[in-house]
Amino acid sequence: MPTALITGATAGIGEAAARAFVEAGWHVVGTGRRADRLEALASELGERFHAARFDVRDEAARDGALDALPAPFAEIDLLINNAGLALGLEPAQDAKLSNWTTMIDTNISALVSITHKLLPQLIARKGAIINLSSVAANYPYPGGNVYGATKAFVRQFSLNLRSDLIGTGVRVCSIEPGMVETEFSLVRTGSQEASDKLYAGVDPMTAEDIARTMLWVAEQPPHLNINSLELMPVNQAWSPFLVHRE
Ligand code: NDP
Ligand code: 8X3
Repeated sequence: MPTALITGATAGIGEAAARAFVEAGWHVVGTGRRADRLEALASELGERFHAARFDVRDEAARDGALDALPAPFAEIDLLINNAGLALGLEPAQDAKLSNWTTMIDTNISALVSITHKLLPQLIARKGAIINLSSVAANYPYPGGNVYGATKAFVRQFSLNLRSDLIGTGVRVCSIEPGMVETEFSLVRTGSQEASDKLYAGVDPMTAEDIARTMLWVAEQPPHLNINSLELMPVNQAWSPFLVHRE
């Protein structure tokens, strides 16, 4: 059975993906910082799930955990780069620099480091990579500043990987969701009330919607690559341009 490594499996999309892939018969390595969440998932999912606890920004912990994966989890067929976050919705001129660097370190630097480390075995196994980008990569919005830019990096990195990996059999997909109700907005705003308000009445996508889509992408026949996939709830669409009048 193939093995998927899913970063950020302690909540939201990654947690739902861990369940979906285990239920579909895959072995899954799930990562995250919160040990209690990983332990709960391990006892729920059983022997086909392996928990690897590390902060994706911590090079030594990250490489140590990836180098120490036990059989049958040691060879990765599918890397799902899901761990990520947005911090803040302030306009750029009011944003905290530390929020920007945290997003860049997590959404970009850690993602490319994990990808770089696992690429040799993904090539050897004709594996696949699914990267979690966002609609924020494709459409600017007020307060999206660095978060959207990190997700644009993820999308373009995914497409550029396709160019370099041609002939290796490795497939790469950029998944670009709109509103998915998870802990994402709680992390972004620090307020459960603000998060609940954002999703109220929208009938947003669920983590399970995205997990099911990722499983569908992963289980396409080996000759077929889904380059990118943008998803939104039916109740989300685009706005007109902002116009400032003097
Ligand atoms: P959640 O906040 O629910 O989950 C985020 C996951 O990322 C958690 O498991 C968290 O684990 C992990 N994570 C964050 N920072 C780190 C870190 N430094 N080290 C290790 N793990 C980390 O959000 P979602 O499930 O919604 O988000 C998953 C991905 O989907 C993100 O990349 C997000 O940008 C993207 N996305 C989300 C959308 C949405 O509307 N929800 C829409 C489009 C894209 P822990 O805290 O335990 O470390
Ligand atoms: C999360 C979706 O629209 O809040 O990536 O940026 S959005």
